[in-house]
Amino acid sequence: MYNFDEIIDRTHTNALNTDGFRGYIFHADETMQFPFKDEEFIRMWVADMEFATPDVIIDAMKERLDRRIFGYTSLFGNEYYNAFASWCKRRYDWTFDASDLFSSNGIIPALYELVEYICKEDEKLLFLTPSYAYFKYAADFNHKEAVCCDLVCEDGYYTIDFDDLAEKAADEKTTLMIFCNPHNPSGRVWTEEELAKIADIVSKNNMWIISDEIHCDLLRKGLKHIPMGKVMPDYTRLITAMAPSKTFNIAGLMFSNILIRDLGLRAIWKERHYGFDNPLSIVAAQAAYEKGEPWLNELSAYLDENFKFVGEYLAEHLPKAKYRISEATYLAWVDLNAYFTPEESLTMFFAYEAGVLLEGGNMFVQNSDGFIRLNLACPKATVAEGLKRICESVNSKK
Ligand code: LCS
Repeated sequence: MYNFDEIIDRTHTNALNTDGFRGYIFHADETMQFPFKDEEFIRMWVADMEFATPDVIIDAMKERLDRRIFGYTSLFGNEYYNAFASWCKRRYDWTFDASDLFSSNGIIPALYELVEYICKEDEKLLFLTPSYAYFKYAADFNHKEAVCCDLVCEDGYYTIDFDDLAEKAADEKTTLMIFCNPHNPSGRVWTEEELAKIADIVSKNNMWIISDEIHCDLLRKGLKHIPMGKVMPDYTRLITAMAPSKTFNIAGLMFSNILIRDLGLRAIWKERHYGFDNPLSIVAAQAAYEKGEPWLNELSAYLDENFKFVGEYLAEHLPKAKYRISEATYLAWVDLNAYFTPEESLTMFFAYEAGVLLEGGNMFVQNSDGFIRLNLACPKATVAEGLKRICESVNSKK
């Protein structure tokens, strides 16, 4: 039994979550003032958790600390591959070769690089919106045009407009799709049929596809993740990104798995990628995959309860909010269009009026006006207080 109810102090740890919200959410500096002290906010924004990383991971890092030397480090030998590959086999019935596996100090840095390596001068990259904004930043950073395909939302359930996607993919300048599987922020776990249709569109156009599967370990009970690698077993232009960072709350350790099949791209990666890793991060990731599953199973049950609670609370206190339990992620996606106009800044409103830090609206590129995203990876008491404040502030809105 793990204690997910524990409130853990994160102050003075250089945490983005506690200390970096002014810059990230409001593009402001420390002079930005709120009617709340920083420590009074309920923080439901950036996607890391308020839960302690499992002991098995911390112990592995302690053991590594005892080795006392922290020189340049990279993935040598097969120990890490064996741990991660058996995780994928066990949980997703998916296998891949050791030669596919590369590491990166985060998925986003890898995305930035891969766009550079894959897309030529005037080529474009495609993704589904609403979207995690860094997909667009990866395009912007590389001076590439981002082509957005809006998801369709009916009763809070998101689906892909395959006609629109096929049309956009048919543009010969659109050479790369960044695909979020499962999807942040809608929380969709794509079905086998949906994945097959994406695969069909991508392969017909001979496009590259990066399947960002960072959220794949965090599914609601009874649901199953299907890696794109299983749907496209022989497609060499598929790159898969997975990581223990979201799953085990070790995003700050900056270690992720990048699976590259194409030999040409592999050669570029080997030549240009700065290929060192933090020695503590490697042992942490390995311990997570080898020993972290019991913790993850309990975490998942706890998250399921938080999602259920939010649904019940909203139904009672904010009946015009549209909400459906996310199939994956620990992020709730709530439609508040009944209460706000598209011009209103939801992040500002909730920070000033409710003392809640959350993400929403145009933070997700497009097709997200009037929505808020709530991070539910926090103790029940925190979720309850956050929801209470959110509902009270909306209900007393003029
Ligand atoms: N890919 C997706 C789809 C994500 O949601 C995130 C983090 C990352 C990649 C980050 O990968 P990293 O570079 O850390 O390995 N998502 C966040 C979010 O939605 N809010 O804060 C972080």
